[in-house]
Amino acid sequence: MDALVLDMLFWKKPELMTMAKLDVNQMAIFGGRPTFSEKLHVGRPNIGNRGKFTQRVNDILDRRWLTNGGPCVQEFERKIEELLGVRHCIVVCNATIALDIASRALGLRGEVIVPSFTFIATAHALKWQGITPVFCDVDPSTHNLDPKRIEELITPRTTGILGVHVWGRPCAVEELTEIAAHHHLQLMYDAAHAFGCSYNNKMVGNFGAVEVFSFHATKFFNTFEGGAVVTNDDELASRIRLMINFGFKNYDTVAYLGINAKMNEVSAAMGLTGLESLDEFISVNQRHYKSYQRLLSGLPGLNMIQYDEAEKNNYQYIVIEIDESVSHISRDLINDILHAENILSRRYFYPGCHQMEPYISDSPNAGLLLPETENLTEKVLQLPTGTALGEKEVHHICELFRFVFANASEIRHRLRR
Ligand code: T4K
Repeated sequence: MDALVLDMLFWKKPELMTMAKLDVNQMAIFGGRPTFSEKLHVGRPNIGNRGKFTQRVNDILDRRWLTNGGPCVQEFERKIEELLGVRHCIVVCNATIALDIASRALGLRGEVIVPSFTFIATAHALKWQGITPVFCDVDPSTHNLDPKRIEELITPRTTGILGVHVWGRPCAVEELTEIAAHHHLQLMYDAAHAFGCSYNNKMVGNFGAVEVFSFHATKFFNTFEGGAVVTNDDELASRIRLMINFGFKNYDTVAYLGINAKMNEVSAAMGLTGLESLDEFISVNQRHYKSYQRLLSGLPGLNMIQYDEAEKNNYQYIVIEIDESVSHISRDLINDILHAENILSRRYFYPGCHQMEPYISDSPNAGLLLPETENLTEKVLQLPTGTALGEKEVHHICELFRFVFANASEIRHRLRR
C-alpha cells in the first residue's frame, strides 16, 4: 500500500491524522495535505480540573461576591505568597497594568532601561505613563538584558532598570542588582514568563524591588486574563494594593492616584484550580521539551535554548534559533512551511520593540545600538507545547523538521527563496 492510500485510510482517525512527508511535493506549501488537520498553536491554555473550577464558580455565584478582593482572590494571593516565599502578592487583571502600577508605585519617571527583545507590553507600560523606555541590547546566550551594556545608557534622567526574564530564564540578577545600587536606580522585573521558575534556588518573585507575573490565557498557568505584583517590601505592597482599587483607603478616603486593576473572582477561581495542577502542567511541558531536544538534535544551524536543570523551570516556551548560514534555510521560510502544515509557530519577539510604534518614530536609529537584538529577532522561533499537545504531535513536528532540513536546497530552489 503506498503512502497516499495509507494517508487516506487513516486521515479521519484523530490519532493518525498526520503523515510523514516522503516527497517534497507532499508538502503543504506545494499544495500537499497539511501534516495536521487542525491548527496547532504555541500557547493553548492549560485547563485544570473542570469539576473543581465549576464548583468554585457556583460558590462564587451563591455568595454573590464577584470582585473587589473576594474570598477566591484572597486565597489565591495567599497561595502564591506561599509558593514563591514572598511577603506580598497582589493579583490584578493583567500583567500590562501590573507593570504600569508597579513602575508608578516605585516612582519611575524620565528614562528607564529595558530590553527591546520583549513583548511590546513591557515598553508600552512605561511609555503609557510618559516614561521613555531606553532600549538596551541583550546577551545572545541568555536572550536577557546584557549587564555589560547597561551603564553606557545611564543618563541624569534614568530612574530605573526594568529587566525581563525572557522565556522564564532569570536575568543576571546579581549584576543588575549591583548596577542599580551603584547608580541609585530602582530595579524591577517583568516576570511575565517566569511563574514557577527559580534562580539560585530562590523563586522568581523575590528579586528587585518588585516583580510582575502574567496569567494571560496563553501562559502555561492562566486566570483567563490576569497577573500579579509581588514584593517583599511592606510599604510598597500597601501602596500598590491601594492603587489597584482607585487609591481607596476606606469607603471615603482616597490616598493615591489609583486605577481599577482588580482581578475578579472567576479569574481567581481559575488560578486556584490551575495551581492544583501546576506540577502536571510543568511536567507535560518538560516532557515535550525533552522530546524536542532529543528529536531536533544534530540538525545543522538549529539551536534549541536550554533550561538550567538545577533550577525550577516552567518549560513553557520551546524556543529554537535558526542560523541560516549553517542551516541553508531561513527562519522565515521554516515559519511559512510550518504554518502551511498547520503548525502555527511564532516569531516572538520579531521585530523587537524598537522597530514598532511609537518607538521607531521616536528613535529611528535605535537599532544601531542593538545588534544582538536585531540578530536574535531574525533567528528565533517558538514551537507548540503544553497540555493541548500530545507526544505524537511533537514527534510529527520534529519529523517534519528533519525532512525540511534534508530537502532544504530543493525547497528553496522551488520557492526561489
Ligand atoms: N511582558 C511580557 C514579557 C509578555 O510576554 C507579556 C505577554 C506581557 C508582559 C503582558 O502580559 P498580559 O498583559 O498579556 O498579561 C500573546 C499574549 O497575548 C501575551 O499575553 C503574551 N505576553 C505574548 C507573548 O503572547 P499574542 O498576540 O501572540 O497572542 P495570540 O492571541 O496570538 O495567542 C497566542 C496563541 O495562543 C495563538 O496561537 C492562539 C492561542 N490561544 C490564544 C488565546 C488568547 C488559544 O489557544 N486560546 C486563547 O484563549 O500575545
